[in-house]
Amino acid sequence: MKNTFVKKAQDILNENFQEGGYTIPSKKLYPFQWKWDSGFIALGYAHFDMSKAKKEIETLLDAQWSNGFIPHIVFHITSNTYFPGPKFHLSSLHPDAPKKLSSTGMTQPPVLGFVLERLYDISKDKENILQFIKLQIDKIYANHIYFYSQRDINDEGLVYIYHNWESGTDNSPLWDDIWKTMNPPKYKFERKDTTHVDPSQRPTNREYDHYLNIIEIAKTHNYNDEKIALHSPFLVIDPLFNSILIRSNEALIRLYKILGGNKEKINYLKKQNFKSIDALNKKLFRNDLGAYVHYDLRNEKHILSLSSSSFSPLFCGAPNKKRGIKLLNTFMNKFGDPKYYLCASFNPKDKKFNPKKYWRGPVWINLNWILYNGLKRYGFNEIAQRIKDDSIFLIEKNGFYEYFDPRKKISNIENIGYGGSNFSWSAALYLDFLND
Ligand code: 9WN
Repeated sequence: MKNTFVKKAQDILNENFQEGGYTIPSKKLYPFQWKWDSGFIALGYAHFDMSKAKKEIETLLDAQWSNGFIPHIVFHITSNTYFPGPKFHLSSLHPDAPKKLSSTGMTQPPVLGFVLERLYDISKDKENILQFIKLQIDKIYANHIYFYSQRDINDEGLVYIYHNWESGTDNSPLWDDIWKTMNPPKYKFERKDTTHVDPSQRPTNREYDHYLNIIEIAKTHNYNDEKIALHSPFLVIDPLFNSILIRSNEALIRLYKILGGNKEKINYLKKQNFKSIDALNKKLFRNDLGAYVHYDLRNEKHILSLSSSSFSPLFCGAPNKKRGIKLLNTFMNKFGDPKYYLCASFNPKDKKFNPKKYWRGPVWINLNWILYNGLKRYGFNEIAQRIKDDSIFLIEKNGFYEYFDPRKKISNIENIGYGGSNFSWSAALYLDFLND
């Protein structure tokens, strides 16, 4: 039986693989290359086709800007099934964007460091994979330097995101109060996502007005980071984004050590991680909530809601053992009710929890993968196993969907897979879970 699903997962990845050497997240709904998707996708390929895993990373890095920035979408081709496309984003406004490839002017969580490390661990031919790593690693290092030099405006070791699409957790209720500080015009545009997916599972048009407005502001400043930091109405320190960066720093340190030499880079990354972990613990942990939260840098306040991102610092080892236990207790208390599959993307006890809508409650397999690895790192194996079992169960029962309803009670009655179908990272991480 398992083999049927493994084959299906491999088929999905192969079918979503494009001539240009990259993999789309889902047909029609997401017809381009996405940054953090590509990282997770590479982990899936690594289990059955290492050359495609490498290709995925190479193609993404082809779109890197000369200042080290890596964009969140690379528009290798044109497509009329997605909005907003290259003509809206206009990455060419930034002087460092490559002339040959258009992209967005925003980024996504920096997964490539830990992805490279996992490719190394999975590969049976260490010499060969090290050659590949040697060719790519400095580009990822340059990306981390970009973050710390351009996105850490207080020089505190924590980097900001300027758009909800940079978080990857795009339509989370976390951003609702920020939308209230804005009053964007009602733009005229044609949504494409809602022609592929039930609109009740996607953001509203008004929410899109906010998304587009932030991009318009960034475009007025030609995507200049300093100006964005001054003018963007959305400026947030995200625990998930920063934990991923710290985890990727850690991975780069290990890989540089394996490669030999590179003392300065190793020292820089170590120093940076020390500073970042300290700042993450001091600035983002709320003792009263027993978890990490987002910090709204523009309005200078914590965003006091819990989401699956609140526990992501386990992934980078930021909490000490005592705090790790506290975090686990909060996790079990708010998200661990046995009537839900793990892990809802937003606190099921919060009135804004919506089990069907994109990032407002559903289970996402990539967040599950991050939490699973974080929990294992602390020896919280039982809960880690529950996350893994739930991920595998949800996929095998419903299909390789983009997200899943966490409510067990409706799971016997209907298909609870939502959003895009034959979704690449669900397929890729299913393979990684099975091979773990
Ligand atoms: C905008 C591709 C991406 C994911 C994001 C997810 C969704 C895009 C959209 O799809 O976002 O980037 O149009 O909704 O929220 O995490 O990378 O799979």
